[in-house]
Amino acid sequence: MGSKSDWGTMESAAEIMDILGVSYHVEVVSAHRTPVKLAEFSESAADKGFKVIIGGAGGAAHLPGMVAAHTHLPVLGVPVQSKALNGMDSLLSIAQMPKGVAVGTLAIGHAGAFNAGLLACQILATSNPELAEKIKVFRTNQTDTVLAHPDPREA
Ligand code: RP5
Repeated sequence: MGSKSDWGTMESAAEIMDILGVSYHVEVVSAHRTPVKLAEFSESAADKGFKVIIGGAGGAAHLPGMVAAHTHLPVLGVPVQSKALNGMDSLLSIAQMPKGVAVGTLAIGHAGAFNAGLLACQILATSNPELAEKIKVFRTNQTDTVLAHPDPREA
């Protein structure tokens, strides 16, 4: 993520990875404050064993695109809700990648961060049947919870 201030949003990605028992690395790597570190981190990520990168950013939301420019690993982008434009600027900046370098863009804010973690796990699960089973259980539990509580007035 681009700043410590993004953690309040990005911890939702960690939440689902904790639930599914997937290990991850968390680090502030800023596109505009530490651009050399961003290039080095992204270029070395595959050799270090990373499989998927989640990039969360608000004000300088070119971060996931810059990471993707430096690695062949799948990069998922989370638009953090910026103060000035409520994250619309982040969303458009992350989503509108020119052809040839891909960033998978999630929703603005907590839901996007959570789903980025979930999608990263789903990518990993394509070659990990045990993880695939955990994801199926998570989804089934979610469905069952909704079906068991259809009354919106219920606490
Ligand atoms: C971006 O600018 C970060 O991703 C963050 O969302 C935003 C504001 O950063 P801080 O000024 O709070 O460090 O770099």
